[in-house]
Amino acid sequence: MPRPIKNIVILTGAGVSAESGIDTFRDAGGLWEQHRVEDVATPEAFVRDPDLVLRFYDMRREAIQTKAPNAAHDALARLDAEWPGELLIVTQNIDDLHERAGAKRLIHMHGEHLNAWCTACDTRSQWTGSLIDRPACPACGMVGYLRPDIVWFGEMPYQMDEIYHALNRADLFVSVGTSGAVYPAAGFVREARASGARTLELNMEPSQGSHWFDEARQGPATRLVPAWVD
Ligand code: BV8
Repeated sequence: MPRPIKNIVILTGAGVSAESGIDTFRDAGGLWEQHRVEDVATPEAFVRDPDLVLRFYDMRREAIQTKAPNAAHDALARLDAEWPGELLIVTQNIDDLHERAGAKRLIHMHGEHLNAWCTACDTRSQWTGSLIDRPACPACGMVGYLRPDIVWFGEMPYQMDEIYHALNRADLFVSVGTSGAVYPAAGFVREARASGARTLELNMEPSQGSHWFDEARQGPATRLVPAWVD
């Protein structure tokens, strides 16, 4: 007899924002200006060719700001507002569509497109403009030290302790719109299973980790997520 569902963890990936018009990594073929995203989203790329990396994030920041949340973001925000137990949305996405839909109990494990990180004074600040022009840090005034506050490949994702704490207490783990290609996020389903949680995958197609889920449903997030929430 499965235990009652009190605590929920929801992992989202690029697929939850796809129907808002934000390219997933797969749709873009993982390419940008003939570069593999994995080769652009790294600290080494930033050292090797900072302009290429800053252009990539300026383009993404500009694109995201023209997009709006979709029915999947709205349904998850509704669940967040109404669920009496513990609930945590962990997003791999750097867009702010979950917040703009109203979600509150949310962690951006890979950072946020509207934040910049000053490597001179180590502070983070909201930044909606371009970084390619090497603006001065709003906190320390140093010029040329701002980078996107994004977790690149090889860097430690944010708030991992909070995430594993929630996974260890979860009665239900739901993964929405992710290919299960990137760790440590791709391993969360196994953490949840080890804690006895039931696991559900909602994705356009089976992910690389579908076999770890008790149930996997295929289809667009704007159909599957409201149907599951409501
Ligand atoms: C770390 C920010 C350690 C950048 C990103 C273990 C095994 C193997 C490799 C590793 C491992 N541990 C670590 C690694 C290395 C690496 C990794 O996993 N590499 C992969 C490529 C093998 N991981 C890391 O480097 C991580 N860091 O482990 O640090 C450490 C320890 C100590 C000290 C220091 C460090 C950091 C990874 C974070 C990288 N940054 N994002 C940016 O966004 O620009 S990852 C980036 O790619 C995204 O954030 C996202 O996470 C990932 C893409 O994944 P998805 O979101 O799933 O997107 P994708 O396009 O792949 O899939 C979309 C899915 O949606 C598809 O399945 C599609 O079918 C579906 N879909 C499409 N449309 C819809 C839909 N579904 C529903 N409805 C639709 N309409």
